[in-house]
Amino acid sequence: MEPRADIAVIGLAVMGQNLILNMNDHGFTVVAYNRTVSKVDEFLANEAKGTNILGAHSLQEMAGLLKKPRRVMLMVKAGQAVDDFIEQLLGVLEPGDIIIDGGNSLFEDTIRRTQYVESKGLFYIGTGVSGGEEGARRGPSIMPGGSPAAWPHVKPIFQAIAAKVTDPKTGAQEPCCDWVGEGGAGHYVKMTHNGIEYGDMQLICEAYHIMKDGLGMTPDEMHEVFKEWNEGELKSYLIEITRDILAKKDDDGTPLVDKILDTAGQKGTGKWTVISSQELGIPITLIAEAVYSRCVSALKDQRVEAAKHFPPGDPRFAGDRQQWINDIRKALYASKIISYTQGYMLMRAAAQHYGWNLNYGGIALMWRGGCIIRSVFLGEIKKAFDKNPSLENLLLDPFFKKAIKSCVRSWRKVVSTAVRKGIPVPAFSTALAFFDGFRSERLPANLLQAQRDYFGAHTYERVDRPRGEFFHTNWTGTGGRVASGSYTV
Ligand code: 2AM
Repeated sequence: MEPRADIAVIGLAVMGQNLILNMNDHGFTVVAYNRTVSKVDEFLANEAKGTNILGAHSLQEMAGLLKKPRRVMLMVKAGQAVDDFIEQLLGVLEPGDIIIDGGNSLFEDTIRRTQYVESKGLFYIGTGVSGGEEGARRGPSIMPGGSPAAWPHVKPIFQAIAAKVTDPKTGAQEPCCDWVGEGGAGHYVKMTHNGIEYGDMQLICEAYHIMKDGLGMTPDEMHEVFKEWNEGELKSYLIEITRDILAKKDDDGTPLVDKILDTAGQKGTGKWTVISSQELGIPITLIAEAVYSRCVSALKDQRVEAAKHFPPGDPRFAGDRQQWINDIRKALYASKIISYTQGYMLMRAAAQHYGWNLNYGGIALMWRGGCIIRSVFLGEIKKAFDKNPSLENLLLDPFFKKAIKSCVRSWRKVVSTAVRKGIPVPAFSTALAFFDGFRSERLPANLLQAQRDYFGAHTYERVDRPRGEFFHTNWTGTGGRVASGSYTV
């Protein structure tokens, strides 16, 4: 067997097959392998017919076909399957070879696997691949992290197959793929992408809900609104598909969207984002509300019962419809700025905690095309980080600062009216609450610290003394004078 293949891909579900076909289109020779080996032959006889794609019927055969250092990419179910394959691959590969996991793995698993594979003298890459089946075939967003030494060997393949966006300044085609960072950084950024995706979808759903119930609009009318929105600052894949979904008719000619049961599913990456935010102490309130909103939607039977006990009032918004549509667009835009601000705060905290040197502008570029949250908005984030690579907080960038200021009146109007009319807007309103909290020089946490010191002697700092000096008060005159030793932030 002559080693002539550039890369192997293990896992012939649709994502794996499409990535292989994409690599083949770009002139790379790929070996395909799958646990159920019959799928290799099926693939070669059908989708891969007439291409340069090779098949292997064992991992040994696969390894023999690969040029060195060998590059083997796993596109298998996240979890045990990845660990099992790593174990088997360690038996057929050699030091210097590279194992890549392109599945939706939890970043903590990727941290562990990177260390493990490196301890055997091989290299490891855990990479986010976003864009669904179509993205995998035509150009996904790819977010690789892991062993830095492996990146130069993988870069030409990944950047060739990734989505491309045009740099507005130079006109050059930039790949939506760059090195993210060490260990689990790639999968962390992909997880955050998915969390932000949850947020974006929820925001669009809240805008739809207000237009539907508050303004009494039909799907066709809302289709027109989303069409218009997709020509402005909200232009994005998710607005575009929403536009098309609203125009879609069922077989009987009525809007299909009205026939779809209102209970949302989830696979877990939004939840992981929220769990990580809790561990790092970062308020990604909007993504959290988006995850919980799916949970509320799933309680369909209970909601149907509760609706009988608490029937809705008249949800109609008074006033000019076109004006409201403008206000809703601004509420959506401002909330979206908050969501991305929170997402970037989370990545910044994770980078510090896990020791990753994240390139924030590069991440915006990777998300700019190919993936589900792709949008012109991410181009603005990229610009903000290009202008100021050490930008601490997106809200403080002049462009976003001005944008929020121009939206804030409409945002308050939409949230307060929705609240009065009983239309739930958890993401719009939590975004506004975060904004108001974040821009408050003084919050009521002074009282909270007093309460903690009262019942638990947790101590407090004073406004008239330097930070880091802790005080305890004997609030009742009967407690001890000793502060709690277990004080933690
Ligand atoms: P299969 O075709 O043999 O089921 C998506 O499910 C991909 O992950 C498929 O290629 C599938 O292989 C593979 N896969 C799922 N669970 C696996 C496991 N425990 N071990 C190996 N491959 C697995």
